[in-house]
Amino acid sequence: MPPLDLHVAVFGASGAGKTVLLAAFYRAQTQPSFQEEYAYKIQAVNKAQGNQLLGRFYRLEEGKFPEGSTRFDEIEFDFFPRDLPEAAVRIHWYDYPGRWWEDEPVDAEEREAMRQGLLKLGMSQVGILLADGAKYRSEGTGYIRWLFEHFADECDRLRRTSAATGDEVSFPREWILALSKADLFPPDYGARDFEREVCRDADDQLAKLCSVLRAEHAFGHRFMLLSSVAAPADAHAQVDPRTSLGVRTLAPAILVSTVEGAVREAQATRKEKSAKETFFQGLRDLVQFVDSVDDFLPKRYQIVSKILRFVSLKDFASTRVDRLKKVREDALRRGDTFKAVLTGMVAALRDEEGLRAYHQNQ
Ligand SMILES: Nc1nc2c(ncn2[C@@H]2O[C@H](COP(=O)(O)OP(=O)(O)OP(=O)(O)O)[C@@H](O)[C@H]2O)c(=O)[nH]1
Ligand SMILES: [Mg+2]
Repeated sequence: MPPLDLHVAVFGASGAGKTVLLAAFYRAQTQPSFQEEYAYKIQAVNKAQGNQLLGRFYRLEEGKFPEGSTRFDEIEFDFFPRDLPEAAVRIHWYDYPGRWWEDEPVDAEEREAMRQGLLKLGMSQVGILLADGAKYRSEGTGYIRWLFEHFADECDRLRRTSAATGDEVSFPREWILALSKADLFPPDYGARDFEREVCRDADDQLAKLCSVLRAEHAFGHRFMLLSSVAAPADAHAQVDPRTSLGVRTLAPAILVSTVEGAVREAQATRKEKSAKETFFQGLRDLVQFVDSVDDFLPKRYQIVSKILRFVSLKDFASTRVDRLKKVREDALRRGDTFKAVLTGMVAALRDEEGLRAYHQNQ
């Protein structure tokens, strides 16, 4: 069976940390110790790109950060269960110059690259809006308000200019709001604290952005902290890219978000749904109707029916990491690729790092 395709778009201004995150994401999940603990590993589909990412990471280890990006890159990663030869999930990741959200293109060639790139970002299933942790740290609430307002304006503009050239732009249906450079915050600061501050201080701007994205139910509910490299306490010391936060939680969060989106959509299409129906009741119904899921979900979300065929409801709902790990090990023994990777990912959201780095408020 071919791997499940998942397209992920990171939205973030220049300097927010997109390129460094990509290198850290790749490096962390190719380590043998990662494979031991999480029971899956990733590989770049294009080996040359994989080497470029590693090269970038090794330079980070020497304290050399990348230059600002100048072009649109698509990188594909396959997720393999430990010791099994077949990939279960393929994530398509985009990297591009963040200044595309701020500046006019320099020439016609860049204008075209920008047009195509931004359309691809919009077509992704999951969007991650990256708030720059360094800016939030120094500017406080005003930065978050600015970010939401600016991003809403840019999305609005993109929609209008695209309509003028006959392209229909869409935006991801599921969203995660992530704070980069989380190493600049105290060690007990978690995604839950970030969520509280955002909802307390920027609720009006958040509501406006949700309506521009037409994502009232899907934006502003999932929060993450990410740190790709730890900032040294002493300004002259080297940065340490071996300590990271949330880069291992990201793929699981992306995967679970797509399932949640499908449940919501399925609930919305059922008229008899009671107002109090929980996510898990919705999920249970969806599992029963998994064969008809493909009929009502748009094509790019059909990954969901495949996921639901492989993860049991009990595993999805289980809060016990030890139980999930046991299910995963059994699946590995049987050679059940999908089940092994998917339950491994669900478990990663509930371990210590997952609980600090990821929070969902509704
Ligand atoms: N403390 C800390 N700093 C980081 C982290 N990630 C990135 N940085 C800093 O932020 C700078 C910009 O990171 P990039 O990943 O190049 O930013 P980008 O979003 O790709 O920027 P463009 O390519 O211009 O769009 C880096 O050079 C680092 O100085 C992190 O996890 N922690
Ligand atoms: Mg970059």
